[in-house]
Amino acid sequence: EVWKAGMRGVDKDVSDITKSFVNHAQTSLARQAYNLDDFGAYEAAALAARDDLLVNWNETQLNYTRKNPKRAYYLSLEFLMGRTLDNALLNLGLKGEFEEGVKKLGFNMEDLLEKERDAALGNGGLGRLAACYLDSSASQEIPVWGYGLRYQYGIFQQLISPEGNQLEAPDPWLEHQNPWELPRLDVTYEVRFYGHAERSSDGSGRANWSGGQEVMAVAYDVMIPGYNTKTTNNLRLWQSKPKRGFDLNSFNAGNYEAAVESSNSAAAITSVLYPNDHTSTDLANEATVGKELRLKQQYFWTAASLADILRRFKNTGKPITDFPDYAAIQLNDTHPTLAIPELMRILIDEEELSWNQAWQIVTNTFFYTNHTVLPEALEKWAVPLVEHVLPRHLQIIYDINMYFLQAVEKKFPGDRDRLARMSLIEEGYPKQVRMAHLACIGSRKVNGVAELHSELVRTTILKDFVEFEGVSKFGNVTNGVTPRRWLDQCNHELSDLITKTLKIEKKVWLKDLAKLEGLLAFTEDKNFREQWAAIKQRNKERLARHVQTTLGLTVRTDAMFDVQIKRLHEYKRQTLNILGVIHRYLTLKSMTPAERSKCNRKVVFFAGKAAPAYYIAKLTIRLIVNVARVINADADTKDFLQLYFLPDYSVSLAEVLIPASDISQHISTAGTEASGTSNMKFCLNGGLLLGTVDGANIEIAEEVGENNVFFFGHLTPAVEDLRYQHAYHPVPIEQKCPALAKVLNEVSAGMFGDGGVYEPLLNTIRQGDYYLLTDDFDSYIAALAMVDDAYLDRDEWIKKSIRTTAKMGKFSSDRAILEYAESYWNLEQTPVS
Ligand code: DL6
Repeated sequence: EVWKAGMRGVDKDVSDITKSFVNHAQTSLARQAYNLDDFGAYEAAALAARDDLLVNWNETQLNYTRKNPKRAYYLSLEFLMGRTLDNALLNLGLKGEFEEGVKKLGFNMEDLLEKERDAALGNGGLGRLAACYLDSSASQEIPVWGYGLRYQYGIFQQLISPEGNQLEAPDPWLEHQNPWELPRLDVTYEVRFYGHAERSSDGSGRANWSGGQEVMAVAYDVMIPGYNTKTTNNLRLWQSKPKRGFDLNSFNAGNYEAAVESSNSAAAITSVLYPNDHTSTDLANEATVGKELRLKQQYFWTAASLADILRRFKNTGKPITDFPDYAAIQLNDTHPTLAIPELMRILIDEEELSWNQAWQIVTNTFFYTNHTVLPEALEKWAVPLVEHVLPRHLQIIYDINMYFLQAVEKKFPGDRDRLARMSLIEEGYPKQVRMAHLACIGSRKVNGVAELHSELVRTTILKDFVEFEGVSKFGNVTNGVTPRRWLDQCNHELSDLITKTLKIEKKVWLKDLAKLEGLLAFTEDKNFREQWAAIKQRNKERLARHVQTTLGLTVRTDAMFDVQIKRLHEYKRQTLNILGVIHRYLTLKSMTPAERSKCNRKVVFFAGKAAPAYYIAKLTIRLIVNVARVINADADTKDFLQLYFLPDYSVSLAEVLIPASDISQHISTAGTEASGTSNMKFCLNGGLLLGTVDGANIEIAEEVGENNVFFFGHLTPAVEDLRYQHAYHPVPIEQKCPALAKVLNEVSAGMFGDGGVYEPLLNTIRQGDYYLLTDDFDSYIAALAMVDDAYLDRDEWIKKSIRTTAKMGKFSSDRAILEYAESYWNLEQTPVS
């Protein structure tokens, strides 16, 4: 009874919330309650919400312990969570109560929400997908835990110099206390690096790995609430710390530097997120120390996560051979692939299983998702580096390879080329471990992230493996996005209009997105269309206010908003977009005022970060910034064309940009973008799509109908031939694409400042043109013209916008996570009873 009396539930009424808020301000924050600024008030509100999350989190974990269902563990080196408070309140169902509560205390909720710093532990799509999947797992009551790293510094802050250069500054996101995490200082594991691995002479295949450096992994738990359910899952992030504080012997001998050296090297492991997207090329430029640190990050995280998963499993008292019946481990790209040899090591060296027993368990436990087929992005680790850092794992990788190649040889006798292609080890100086091959053969199933991409995985990078293991192992799960953050939170007015129109209580459509189809019945309703259009207009005004307050620039809102936001990369072709903008500018300049007055007004937005060492990507940013400087100041054209590069792209900035877009661009060279997920977010918010026939664009078009999207460009099967022609039968640009040649010449001639600066960028198009800009430019310009024409018929445009949102049901991350749960992990929904 005493226990019961002390228990708290989830705060339901406004007075509970204000009490909790004031209590946290006074005690947890030690602030004078009458003298709080907005940041203090944000912290107090966050702590009050956190108490409620904790109640549900505890119940969820207890429920799992009692029922002991099979669980999935999502291993991702990146979780791009963004802000938490708004999402927590939405999912708890306490948004209205908190709004009212803070208002009574003299604050405005919107101002408090703005005070939260993004948790930006990711580079882009892969990390944001992981965050959406956690939200959906909790919302769909599926027992999934995330495992990642608690970086001290997230993705760098992007600054733009007056010349237009990207500058990078650290992102010290933990400089204030983080209310959303629970330090679990009692949950720690030791992780070893370097040392010696001695094989036993008893023929058992075991080895003894000793010596080297031992580092502690400490757990920090982040609560992941589901929408409209008690289920609150966990994201466990590891931080490294030295096993011993410092070396007392060196300290006593007066060598203070040596005394703290090893402790610094331990702490360095989780200090910073690597800012490279599509990593290998960037890593190839990385100094050896940088590569070693990244390898240590990967092992540190997988070793700690596996130890934790195994400890939880062992608490159930089941025999180790049952492990795959209770745990599915999802490898988010190849970054966690070391978990495969690590589990083999534990099972063989510590659990003393035979090789075959261990391999059986491993290959029934892991699942691998591929997120790119770009050859330069496929992870490889130099054999000497692996041998140095993880000597026992290299032995195991060689053993896996030996047994594997024996089996291949048996199936395809004498096919030496095939053996060389499939080997886990790529010959060369140095030899390299091919992580995608290891992930593939060590997993029960492999999937790509959109239909086309999965087909490319099957027919290109893993073709030999399909022939060897059979096609049924290789599937597809098209990505999805959470409609809670990417519609309800970022576009609350639209969400309310949908709820009102569909007459659905409690917004259950947010968990059953196919219900959006009901909107189709309202496309012919003029009043509904006007409300729809008015919301888009207000979202544009919100974005314009944001630009005004952050950059001091005035954006006109009586124009079409055209947005491209993503990492800067040649394959994503921001260059095509900016060259298209210049083409439009030149065309407008050549018109008479009367001709211009008939043109569509347009504002183009770019945002995105470039990997710090990616020179061409940075040059593209510089070009965009300088084109903007010229265009926005040109009195002839500025009423018809404006251009903005918004610095420091983040989840929070995306939440303002996406709802304001009329059209967004997803224009990768066909076959290069695995899926894309921002395409889904734009369409969900009623923005139309201009894109190539690539990634998930294709499935979006299948859903919304090709007459509601704007496609252009060559198709995937043509790409190889075109590249061959570029290499062996090049045609001068002037001949092949005069419109593009004219644009390039203006840039070279200095229309946007020193033309010479841009030569390396322009030369990527003039020479080789690997991403096929010269092939796609004309059809791109034609597609832009079609967009303009369509936009001039505003009423029809709004209908297209409504139809687009209505058909986005497929792209909920709830659908995707349920596919993983059912067809891959074999998990059941496990609601808190
Ligand atoms: O699957 C999530 C996301 C896709 O939507 C993007 O199309 C794809 O480029 C991205 N892939 C990566 C690969 N990085 N590595 N390694 O980020 O995945």
